[in-house]
Amino acid sequence: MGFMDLRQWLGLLEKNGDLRRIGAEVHWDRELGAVARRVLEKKGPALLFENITGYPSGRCTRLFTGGLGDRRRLALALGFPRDVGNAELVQYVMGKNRQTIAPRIVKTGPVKEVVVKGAAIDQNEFPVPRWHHLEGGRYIHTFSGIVTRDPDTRVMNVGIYRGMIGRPDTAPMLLIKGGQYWGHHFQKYSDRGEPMPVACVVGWDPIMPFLAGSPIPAGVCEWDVMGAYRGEPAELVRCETVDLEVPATAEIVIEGLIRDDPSAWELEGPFGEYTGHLSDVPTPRPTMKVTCITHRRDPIFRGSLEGTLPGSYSENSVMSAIQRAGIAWNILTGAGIPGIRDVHVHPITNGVNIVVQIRKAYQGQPKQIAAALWGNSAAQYRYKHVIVVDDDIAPSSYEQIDWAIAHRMNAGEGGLVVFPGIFGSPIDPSTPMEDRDVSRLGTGLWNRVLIDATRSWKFERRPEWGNERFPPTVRPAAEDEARVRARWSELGLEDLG
Ligand SMILES: Cc1cc2nc3c(=O)[nH]c(=O)nc-3n(C[C@H](O)[C@H](O)[C@H](O)COP(=O)(O)O)c2cc1C
Ligand SMILES: [Mn+2]
Repeated sequence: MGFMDLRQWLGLLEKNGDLRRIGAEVHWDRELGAVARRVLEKKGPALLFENITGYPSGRCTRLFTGGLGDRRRLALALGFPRDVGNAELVQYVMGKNRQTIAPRIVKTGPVKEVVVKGAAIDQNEFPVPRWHHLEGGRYIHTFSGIVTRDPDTRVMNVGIYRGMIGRPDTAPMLLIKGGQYWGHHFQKYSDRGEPMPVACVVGWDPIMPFLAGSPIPAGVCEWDVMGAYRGEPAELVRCETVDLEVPATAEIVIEGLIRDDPSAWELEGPFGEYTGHLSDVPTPRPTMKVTCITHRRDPIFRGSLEGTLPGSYSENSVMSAIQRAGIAWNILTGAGIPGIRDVHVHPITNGVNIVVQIRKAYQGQPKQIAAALWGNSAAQYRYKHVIVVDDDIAPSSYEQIDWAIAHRMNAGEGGLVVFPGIFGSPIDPSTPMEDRDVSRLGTGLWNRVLIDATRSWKFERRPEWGNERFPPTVRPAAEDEARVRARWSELGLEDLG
């Protein structure tokens, strides 16, 4: 199931009572973000701000946020009933992530209704929020699909990467050379001594952030995977000033170039990050020079309040709970590891913590699982803590996981493994700043941890324990439970249910 564009998605949300229009005046500076935070805390609807201070008229007057800020709305976007189970969504995503339908290039589309070039370019004409009071600027790219092209293979990549308004026509961005896939592209353009063409797509089918915000394997174009989800090709148009293609029905597209020239870099950050903490300190970053903006008439700006806090899950965390579990499961299956029963990510961790439930086939299997995840580039910002449990432990239950850790993990027997100094997130607040210095280290350093909370196979099987390696639990025998159930009312306990 796919949506033509953002407006069709808004229409469906509104029909379902999942969209609230805010007609009262709200300021883009701090206030809009604070409203969005409170609505997330209340597990409230998506929001369309229609009266933003300083933007009563002009190029763009409206801002949409929160569309995927609730799992029921994510289910809706993927064509499922609102109350679909976690496992069902994860399984669907695992399948679709491996399929492709190539896009179709069309001559033109609504995104070309207005074309802005040269001195007329001013990103401040869009009602871009300063989402959080401590942020270093107005974050124009929080939910945009950032498009780049591999100069060798010509395959495009679409990712979400944060970017701030610098000057009216510049945007410093969190671009790390050799890091995420656009970072790979940037390395190649840098080696050629050429600037990297970039197109930032603001507002389209909700499938765009769902796929751009998660790692699809190298060399696979996200437009193709989005086609598979939509069940039909994405219709793309050529950009005006860069060699890239973008959706014909997008709201806004910002085109430009990024040079590997530190003298042109501008300060970026800090940003309220997905960790729920401020990212870092203002840092000179690769900076996009805008060459053209195209947009629909009366475009709707799209942004997202980033940052997960207990009780308030960002759009990223809602998406990550499904995508990061599905991607991990595909990695484990691809690595040929047997017996994976479930993979679970709680939104609060965004997939920094992940729980894998197995029907254990051999003692070294949990370590193999951790190694497979940590060896995959999808682990750049995720899978710091891997917890493996047996198949009698529900991976969605904190209580059951805690019980397994309490009584099945033995840290001195290899149940707790720290893999120090491996690649990881440069924006993890628990990592010392010197280990987050991307200019020196390329990317952040992480100390990853495996918690193996499965029952050890080193123990001998014992006849006293029903020929198992681990003692039985204290649950009564099935026949005792049946007898008690039969006598329940005779015992005067019926009212307990
Ligand atoms: C709201 C949001 C903001 C994000 N911001 C960044 C960012 O600033 N830098 C970054 O490297 N990844 C960021 N990510 C994560 C990437 O989008 C994600 O890792 C994705 O896999 C990148 O695409 P790629 O795998 O094609 O490189 C963000 C994700 C979301 C959903
Ligand atoms: Mn990618």
